Amino acid sequence: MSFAQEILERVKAKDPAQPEFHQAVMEVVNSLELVLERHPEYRAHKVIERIIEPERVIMFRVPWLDDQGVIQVNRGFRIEMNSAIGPYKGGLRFHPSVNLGILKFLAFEQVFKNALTTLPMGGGKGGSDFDPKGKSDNEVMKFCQSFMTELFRHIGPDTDVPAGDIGVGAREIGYLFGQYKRIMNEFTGVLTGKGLNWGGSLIRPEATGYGAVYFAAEMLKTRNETLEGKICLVSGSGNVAQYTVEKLLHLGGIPVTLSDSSGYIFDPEGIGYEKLEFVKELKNVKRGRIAEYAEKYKSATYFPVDPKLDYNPLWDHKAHCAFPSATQNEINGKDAANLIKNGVYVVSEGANMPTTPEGVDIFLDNKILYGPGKAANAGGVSVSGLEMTQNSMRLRWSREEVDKKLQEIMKNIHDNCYQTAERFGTPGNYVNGANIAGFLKVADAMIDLGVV
Ligand code: NDP
Ligand code: 2IT
Repeated sequence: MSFAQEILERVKAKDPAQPEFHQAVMEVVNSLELVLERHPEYRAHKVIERIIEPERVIMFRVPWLDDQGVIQVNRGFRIEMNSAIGPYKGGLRFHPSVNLGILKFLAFEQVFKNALTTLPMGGGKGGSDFDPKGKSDNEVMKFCQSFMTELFRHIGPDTDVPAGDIGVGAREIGYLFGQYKRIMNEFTGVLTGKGLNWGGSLIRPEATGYGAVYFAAEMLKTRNETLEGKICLVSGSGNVAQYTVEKLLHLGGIPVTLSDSSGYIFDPEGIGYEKLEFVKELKNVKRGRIAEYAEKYKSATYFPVDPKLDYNPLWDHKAHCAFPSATQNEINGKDAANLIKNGVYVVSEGANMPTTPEGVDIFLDNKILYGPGKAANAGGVSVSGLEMTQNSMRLRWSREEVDKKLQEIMKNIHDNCYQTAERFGTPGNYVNGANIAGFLKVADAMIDLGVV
């Protein structure tokens, strides 16, 4: 049995009910076989065995009163995965599917992603099975206050700095920050993604989507191409998807799809600026469904989710690029084959682990430009890191300054992944590049810090 298989068997035996965590570990450990042959010190120091074990897992009850005065109970989590290179850093996800295994996969990915950003941030993730959908602002506030009433004792600006993820945007960060500040009597940068009037950074809302597009542009540059005129499939319609569409428009791309958990729209005329403004209002203010896009714009067709299908028809349109920006495992083997069949040769992952292992193999076998999430979507956490810096300095950088830094960071991540893949004998394989480059930084720090 190979070392990678051995590790995976051990993880499965210990936590059998965490398939997403197994998947994330398997992908990283497979890439690391290349490193361990050349660097026996990592095995001697048991770096892999330590890196797959969270430093700390916090799990707690979140009781709150709904608008009818009925008591509701949710489960809250914070996974403090690795702090070898900086304070724990990573988002909070509020979604009914949230469980320990999903948050462990996200926290694990975050460790490598944050290492790639060039900024000093460790990895963490948290959240709850609370579903903000259909809840009033008052209920969301009550929930957030109760959540923070436990979480506050575990976090801090130099300890653990949460941010947003699925179901956690500006509104939720506001309620969480308000409660933290009230309990601690301290105004510090304990959360990122804050509002611009109370410590937030310009470009943080845009950063993940913009970054995923910058990453795609960098990959295309290796073939002397640009995004100009490229037809792009985008999934999701939340924070990441919206700003992916916006940056594609800036760079001359033609986004033609968006989705939510009910279905997707296909607009062959392209989702232009005005249509994007409609989507932002629909999703961020009215909190409506993407189906309404096709009612408003007759050029578009709406396709509701068909549970009988074993593939997602969103990925079955002629295009050049794909930007999965909704959730994990939204591209399976069949979807990946459809993308290739339809001419897609650039995939830049805005979402975390949106492609199944079968899908990843198809992308790699076809030698397309495939940017895995931990590299391609690192723009969000990078600007979170820049928000932390601005908070510590008690000043604020301009839009242009932050955007310039974001572009530099994405280029740096791209070049590091590209060169690392080459150095380890798999040129063009950004999966190996990202996993190995992220690992080396954290692993070397862990060895320096001793057995802790
Ligand atoms: P939002 O909550 O803003 O939007 C999520 C979008 O994805 C919604 O359109 C939602 O539809 C859809 N979606 C969520 N879960 C599912 C599901 N199980 N099935 C189908 N559709 C789903 O989240 P973000 O845009 O912030 O996050 C999107 C992805 O990007 C996630 O994978 C997240 O981890 C990742 N990411 C986010 C970063 C950030 O800075 N926000 C940074 C890096 C990665 P519906 O409304 O119907 O649920
Ligand atoms: O997955 C991610 O990188 C995020 N949700 C953003 C984390 C952050 O701390 O900004």
